[in-house]
Amino acid sequence: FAIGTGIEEHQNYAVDFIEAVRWINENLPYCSTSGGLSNVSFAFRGNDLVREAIHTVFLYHAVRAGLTMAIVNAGQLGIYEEIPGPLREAAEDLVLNRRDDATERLLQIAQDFQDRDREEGDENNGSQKDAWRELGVHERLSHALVKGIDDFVIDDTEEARLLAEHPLEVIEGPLMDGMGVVGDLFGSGKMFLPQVVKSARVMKRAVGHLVPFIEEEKEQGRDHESSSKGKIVLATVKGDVHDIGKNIVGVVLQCNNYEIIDLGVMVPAEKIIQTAMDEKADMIGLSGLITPSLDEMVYIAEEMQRLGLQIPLMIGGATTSKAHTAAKIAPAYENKATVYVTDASRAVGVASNLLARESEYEVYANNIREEYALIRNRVEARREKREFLSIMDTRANAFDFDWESYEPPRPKELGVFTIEPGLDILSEYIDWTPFFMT
Ligand code: B12
Repeated sequence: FAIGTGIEEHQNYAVDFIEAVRWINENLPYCSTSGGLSNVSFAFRGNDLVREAIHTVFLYHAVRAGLTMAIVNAGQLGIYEEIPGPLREAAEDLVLNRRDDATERLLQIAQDFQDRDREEGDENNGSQKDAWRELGVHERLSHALVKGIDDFVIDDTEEARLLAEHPLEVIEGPLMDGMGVVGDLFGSGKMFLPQVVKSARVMKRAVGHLVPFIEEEKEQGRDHESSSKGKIVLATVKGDVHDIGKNIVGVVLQCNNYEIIDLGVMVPAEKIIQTAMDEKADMIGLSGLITPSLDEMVYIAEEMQRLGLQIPLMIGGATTSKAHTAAKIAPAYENKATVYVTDASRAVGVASNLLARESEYEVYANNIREEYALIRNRVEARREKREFLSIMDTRANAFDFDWESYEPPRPKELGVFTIEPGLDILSEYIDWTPFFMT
């Protein structure tokens, strides 16, 4: 399993592996052991220097503990003694879980090595180091998120807040954009997990700075009604640790007088549903950012249906979508409306529609149902076109052509020609789906 993921429970995985090998070796003398090396450094995808150092150190200790065989990419393995001292020590701190800050130190030392190599040909490097401070405030926030630098984030967030009309705009504008860049870099293997953990920390600091202003703004605008507009159970679904977005949604809803029961992250379906039933909640809000969460949400919807819940369901988080909600989640739970919400500010409007008086709710819910039925039809129509054959049928269907006896027909005319067909002819060849979707 991967170490250095930023998640505390993962920190001891390499030690556990090495100790398990040692135990097997001592207690089960006829048993051999094997392990795949690349898994352990998976969090550092894209940083070959660090991965190589981790593999080398890990293998060194595992072999000494009695490991029989390792599955190794030879191109990603160095020689223990040849790893430069500070890098080896930092890799060992991480693999052997000797320090809490081992991930950060290893990254820093690896960065220093890489920088030193680069600096040999670049004399101006030092003066460019802080050049990003000269950028506009939105670019600075994005830079701070991507690089995981939190030194100036409060000042920059404050500057952005003063420029914005509402504090939430800073979250849903520059901060979300910055996290989008982080996500893209991470998705394409150019950033790796411990760096994303740092980005997440910077994001949390920025959001933490803004929350009191969001609360204050709502406090001023509020008509000080004491009764809550409704009780909402919020949770990030089982298997998913992302909570930044869910927390923002919770704050924004709370500021709008909804009572929030936040169950945290990795919450099993049973706990979400049971809490909603025990607390007589008016609605459930689910957050999910990784693909498996989509199936988990469908499961929760099925369970809500099976157990006869009669409260609306809100779905949110990057990776969830209107199409998936319409095609998979909403059909699983028909008792009340299931609605996909793109961001925290829209959550308030949706919640108020979902918890409105019965007649208003019905109008809103019917509109959603009709819209989702259309989306479902489109998704299904697309799926019908994509029916796959079994591998046996595909092979049996292989292209078989007698090239020997084939004589290609001669074109009517040879050369390069310009043809100018009318729109009536062209329109048949245009895929209109995106036009209808917008
Ligand atoms: C930060 C981050 C992390 C942090 C999370 C820290 C934390 N405490 O949350 C850490 C480093 C821990 C992490 C871990 C992982 N991550 Co990550 N992560 C991200 C990243 C870069 C940003 C997420 C974020 O916070 N965005 C900012 C918030 C404000 O946006 P948001 O969550 O979408 O919320 C807004 C709306 O969606 C909405 N909303 C959200 N929830 C809800 C709920 C309701 C009810 C409503 C109404 C609205 C709503 O309102 C919010 C505000 O407007 C995303 C990339 C991205 N662009 O999303 C990847 C990303 C989500 N992660 C990804 C992956 C793969 C992982 C890992 C599996 C990596 C790994 N190999 O281990 C692990 C997951 C572990 C797990 N079991 O969950 C992938 C998911 C791909 C996929 N489709 O499965 C992404 C998309 C990156 C990528 N491009 O590859 N990650």
